[in-house]
Amino acid sequence: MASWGPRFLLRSSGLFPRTQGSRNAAQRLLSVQRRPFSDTKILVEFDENKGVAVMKMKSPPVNSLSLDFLTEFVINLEKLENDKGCRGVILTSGTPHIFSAGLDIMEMVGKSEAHYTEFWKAVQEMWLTLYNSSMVTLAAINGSSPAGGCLMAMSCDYRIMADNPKYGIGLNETQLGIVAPFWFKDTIVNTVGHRAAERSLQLGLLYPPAEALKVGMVDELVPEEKVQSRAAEVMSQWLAIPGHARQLTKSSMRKPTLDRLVAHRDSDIQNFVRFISRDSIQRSLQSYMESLKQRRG
Ligand code: CO8
Repeated sequence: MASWGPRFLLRSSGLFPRTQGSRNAAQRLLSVQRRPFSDTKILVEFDENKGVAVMKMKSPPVNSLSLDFLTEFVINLEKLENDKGCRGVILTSGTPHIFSAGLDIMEMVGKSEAHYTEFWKAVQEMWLTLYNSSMVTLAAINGSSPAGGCLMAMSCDYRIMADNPKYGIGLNETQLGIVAPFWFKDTIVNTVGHRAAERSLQLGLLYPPAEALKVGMVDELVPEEKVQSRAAEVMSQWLAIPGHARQLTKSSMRKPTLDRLVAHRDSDIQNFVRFISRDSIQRSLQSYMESLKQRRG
């Protein structure tokens, strides 16, 4: 079993078409994000015999997707992608009861336009890298997974969720007074279909596991203590399929969705910065953060 931190050499795998120019995702991110990591937010355990890595998000209290987190995530995923011995990744959480609370709201409140730009590029990069991965990607959802957390899970090939009615999963953006970008929408449509996605998005629904299964947002539920072992089992089933055929199939299914963001990256960033900078949106996000605190009492 090998494990590593976030620093290593990067090179493009060439397995999947890269999404932009000759520089890979991590290099592009590092060119805008050079701050040192204060600590490791994602633990990677790579079982070389099985060719499977477990990426365990460990950024308490809620694994929120901050700029540092996203940068580390992309770098780690790129490293696995570039390692020909790694054929599958299980994405899970090492933070009790939370898969991921989604985007770090504090990155979107009271910051400069330059910061919002840098942050949104990192969010895009996370999704492009994960959705475009040639590896088998499996989400072992062992906690709540709202908004960006749900996006991450939906970007994997298969989702196993802990059958705990306290957990919720969904794109709840409208409940924060914000609007899920088109590629969040594309991802949920690709997962649950148009009608369920529309209802889900308009109402900002967070589904308990049983409803998430019914609507197709997750593929199976298992008792909480079985999430990791079941993920390992499912991974070996997927890895039994001839890799090249599976990768080409995945690529052909996902390419149009990926291409849409790649073609509109800059305007998507501009839209985000314009939208998030509005006073009304800033107030909505601030009062949402307040409501989280009050709910706790
Ligand atoms: N970002 C930043 N901080 C957060 C977030 C977050 N997403 N979620 C929780 N926190 C903070 C809380 O404020 C709290 O901080 P503090 O201790 O300083 O008061 C701490 O984390 C712990 O939170 P809780 O006490 O609420 O923890 P619980 O275990 O009770 O609940 C939950 C965990 C269920 C995850 C709960 O915190 C929650 O519901 N969080 C909000 C999740 C959410 O709504 N996320 C949406 C983020 S937006 C997004 O991902 C997509 C945006 C797309 C942008 C489109 C714009 C155009």
